[in-house]
Amino acid sequence: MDHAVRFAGPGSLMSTDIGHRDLRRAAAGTLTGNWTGTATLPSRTQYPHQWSWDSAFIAIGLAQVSQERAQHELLSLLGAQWGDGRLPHIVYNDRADEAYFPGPGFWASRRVPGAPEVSTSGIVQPPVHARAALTVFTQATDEAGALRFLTEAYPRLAAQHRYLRQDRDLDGGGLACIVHPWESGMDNSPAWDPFLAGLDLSQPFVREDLHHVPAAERPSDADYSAYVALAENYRDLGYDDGRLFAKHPFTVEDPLFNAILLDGELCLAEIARLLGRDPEPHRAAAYAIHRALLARLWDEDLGTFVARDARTGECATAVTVAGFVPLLDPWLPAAVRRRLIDLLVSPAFLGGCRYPVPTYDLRSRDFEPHRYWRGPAWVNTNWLVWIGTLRAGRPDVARTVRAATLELIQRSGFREYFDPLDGSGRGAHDFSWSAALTLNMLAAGDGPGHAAVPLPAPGRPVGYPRS
Ligand code: 2M8
Repeated sequence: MDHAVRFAGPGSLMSTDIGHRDLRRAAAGTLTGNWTGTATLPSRTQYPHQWSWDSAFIAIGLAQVSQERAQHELLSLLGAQWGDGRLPHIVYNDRADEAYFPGPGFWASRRVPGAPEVSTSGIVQPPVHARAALTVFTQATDEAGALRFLTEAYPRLAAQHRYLRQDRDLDGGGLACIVHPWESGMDNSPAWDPFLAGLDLSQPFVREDLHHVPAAERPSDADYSAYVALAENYRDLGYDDGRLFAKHPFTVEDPLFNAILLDGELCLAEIARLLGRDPEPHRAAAYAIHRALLARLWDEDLGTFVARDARTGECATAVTVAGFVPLLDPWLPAAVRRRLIDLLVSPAFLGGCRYPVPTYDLRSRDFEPHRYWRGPAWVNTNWLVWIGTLRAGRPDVARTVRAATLELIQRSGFREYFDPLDGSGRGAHDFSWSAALTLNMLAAGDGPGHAAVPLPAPGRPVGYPRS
């Protein structure tokens, strides 16, 4: 490993035990403040319901605070799973009906056969949940209780993954498609721009998201119109994935989503092993995703992974933080890993700003340091890059990403996102996953191999030639 890693920042880092203790206490307090009794809201003001991948990140942090709440967080979300295995991206809290658009009436989930009693959205989010369940387990002191938790969670997680690998592999190419930008978790990413261009966007609606956050930090009205139009279309198709390819204009293979699915299969393999079940089908599934990711989403010219329209084969050219998440793939060829790390430490990302990791290439003409997913640094994407660099055997880069993340939090608090140039906080305050993943990073420390960051052995998948 002979990369000269040069960074513009961070400089002096908060590293004293006292600093960490205070940060831990503040993070735990933020999660408690957002706890409803059954789950944790991402933010009491901006996001007053339960969100899917938020809950996974939150459970990972709660594992440092309360095993009981960590398990409850995941099980309450898994309790809202649909009959086909999909895990909805929002589980609505009846008491906050009007405070968020689109609300439960928009999705009308309860009219759909197989949907749960509780109101939910009809779309999904990146499947970080198997990793979350495994992390909750590895942090437990009551092993028997944690095994009971895994026994309850495993069939639901397996069904969630089966839904994504089968029903969402719309063209049989081996990758799950997202059918809405909200499914990516990076809703407003520039990667979606080419795929949203030209949609018919005529629906009237009232935005609720601008009450607590300035418009300049949120998606534009045009982007919101596209979100509403796509969600309505999917709903009107009865959330029937079999009809999507012919009748839905957004069917996209995303590197972040699929790399998390791959990592989740390896976590499921480990969970299966712990429960005395067969891990092999999960390893084989992970390996199949590995092959498809390389074959379909690796862009040799750009030196990163990019999103692809499954219908047309058109690839996005936007270089975003999502491209680094496949560092989670333990089978990545060394040359690909090297190119990704080179790009990550270059002036486009770590090397070009004081408060990394920006979500979008700093050198892009349309880079926006304040606008939601079009430039700011986020704690969850930093955390994914951190684990990816650990997985890739680059603890030096991982150390920088972790230090930069903790510095951002110490400087600006548990904000939703941060300007990577000046470190100022943006979006919601007291944001749950910022607090939760801080707790995880503090617990794991600098060295790789900590139980708070399980990196399940890939094993050797049966029946596949080496790629
Ligand atoms: C943001 O997304 C919601 C829609 O799902 C919104 O903007 O209203 C995204 O950052 C998403 O990744 C996150 O899960 C959600 C709640 O924190 O907020």
